[in-house]
Amino acid sequence: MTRYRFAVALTFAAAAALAPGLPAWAQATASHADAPLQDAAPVTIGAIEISGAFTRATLPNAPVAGGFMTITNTGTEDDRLVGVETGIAKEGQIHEMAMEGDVMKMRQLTDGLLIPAGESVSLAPGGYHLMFMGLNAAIAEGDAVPVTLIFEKAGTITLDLMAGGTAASQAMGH
Ligand SMILES: [Cu+2]
Repeated sequence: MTRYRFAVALTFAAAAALAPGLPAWAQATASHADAPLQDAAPVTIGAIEISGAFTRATLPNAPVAGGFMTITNTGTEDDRLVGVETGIAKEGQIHEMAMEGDVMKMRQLTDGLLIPAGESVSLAPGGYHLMFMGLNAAIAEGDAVPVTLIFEKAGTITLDLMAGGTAASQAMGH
């Protein structure tokens, strides 16, 4: 039984790192891990502005990590985030969290994520997020993780996601 319980504990820890919408009992060390880190400067491509981009430190051998940010479309035409590429993982995906019955589940947005004209879309723990599948290495707090985002109209932009603690809920400024 000991081995089984250990595996369960690890699973919860990994889930908490990815889905802060989980209840408090699943996010044991939340407030601790929220150490301030440098806020990534906003970046712009065409009408798209990206701010507050961050990721989270992972446990050793974690299979996946998440990416979070606010994407603003300052233009008059809708755009769409259609792809994400990163060297830290085998594959980048765009995900949403949604209730299935009474269970919160992740789902890949295979058609991308609409960024409506004149609006901001928040990629945040518990909601839309980038998902890095098949990590090549663990992410440490303070790392800058380069990620390339592909927008249907605005084009392609590479930016750094600043790594917060394993339970970071936002990019911390100043
Ligand atoms: Cu996901």
